[in-house]
Amino acid sequence: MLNFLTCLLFCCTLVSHAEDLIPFPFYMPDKKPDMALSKAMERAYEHYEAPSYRENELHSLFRYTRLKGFDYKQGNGTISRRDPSKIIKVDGEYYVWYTKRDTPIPPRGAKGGSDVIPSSDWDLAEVWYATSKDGFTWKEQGVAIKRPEKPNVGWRSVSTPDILVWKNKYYLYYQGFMEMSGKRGDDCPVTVSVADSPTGPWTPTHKVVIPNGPEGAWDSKSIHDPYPLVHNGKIYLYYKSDFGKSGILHRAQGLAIAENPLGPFDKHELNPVLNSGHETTLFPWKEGIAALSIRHGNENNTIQYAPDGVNFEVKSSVSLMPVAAGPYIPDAFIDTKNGKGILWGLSHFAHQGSRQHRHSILARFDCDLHQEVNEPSMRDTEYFLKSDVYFSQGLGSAFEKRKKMSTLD
Ligand code: AAL
Repeated sequence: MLNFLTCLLFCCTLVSHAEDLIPFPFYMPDKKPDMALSKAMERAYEHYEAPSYRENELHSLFRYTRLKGFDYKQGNGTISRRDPSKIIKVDGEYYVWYTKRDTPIPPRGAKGGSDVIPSSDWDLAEVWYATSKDGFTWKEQGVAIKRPEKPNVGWRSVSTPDILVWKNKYYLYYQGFMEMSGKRGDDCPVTVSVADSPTGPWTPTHKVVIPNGPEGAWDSKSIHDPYPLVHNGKIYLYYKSDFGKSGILHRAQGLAIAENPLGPFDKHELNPVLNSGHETTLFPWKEGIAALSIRHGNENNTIQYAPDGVNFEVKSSVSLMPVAAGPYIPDAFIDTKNGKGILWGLSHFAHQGSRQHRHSILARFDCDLHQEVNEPSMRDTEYFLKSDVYFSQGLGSAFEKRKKMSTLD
């Protein structure tokens, strides 16, 4: 009898709780509702630019267009273009700089490399530039930075440039290899050349401007993907480094700050400032800096924001991100306090062609990561990819043996 009464009481409590329960509303409230929320729903309101991705200005799809104007010799692998810089506009013309490899044969790895045979796609390379009126059709203009004489910084290869415009002068920062990439890892520091015009001529400083860190430091071997912006009246130069065991490398992004384009650059005490990502892509956003974190790490495929340019937080997770993106950022160098964002740029597709003909191509990406544009079709989260895209990935050698098993434990 007692048991029956306890049970009845319990059921009545449940019913009355269900009646008291305020359900989460059918229409997503713009402001955080005054009710108990799960951690996930708290986060939706407190962490992101807007609770729904449709209003989140740091969320976008990325759409790609094949460029006109670049010749790749039918993709035979002897010509490669990759790692485009940010794009700037001067006198109505867009300018981009990039790594160009034009070698007698395609890359053959560190073992097959020589004085004329490249080990990697960016070995024995030069920095070239192209111009465009519309961002879709480009005209290659020629070499901007040649490889200097040995033993100057970059004698083996100069690659992965980015541009800074500062007090009417142009500065190209780029990787300067003094050994073949792949010998130990992908080891190099960063150097800089200066010009009065985007068409050059470029004067190399022959100086290491962003040096490798001391032995044992995360950035002791490589300083990659130099990426300057102007923030707080100073040059904020972001860069990537590879560190850890070969085969299971970590990749993260650091920041070095200077008052003068030729340095000295002080590395930030909190480096690395982004725990993920490969090629570095950032842009002024509101009072701070936004970053695209791509390809590697726990936070790959995210867009992040740091009001101080240092302490980044994830603001959206996205897909099909542009690799090695160099966006057109009209306010990159004006020390804006209200960064507007980006709408397009160039990126690259690496690993083109068959194994023996590997090379990279430049492409255009478009997105809506702009405060003053709100293109609903870019706010979606989904791509409808053909099944071939998935099947072409294959099982991978480690999993191929599954095909031979009749059952899986
Ligand atoms: C990239 C960049 C750097 C690396 C290599 C060429 O995409 O991170 O430039 O050195 O790969």
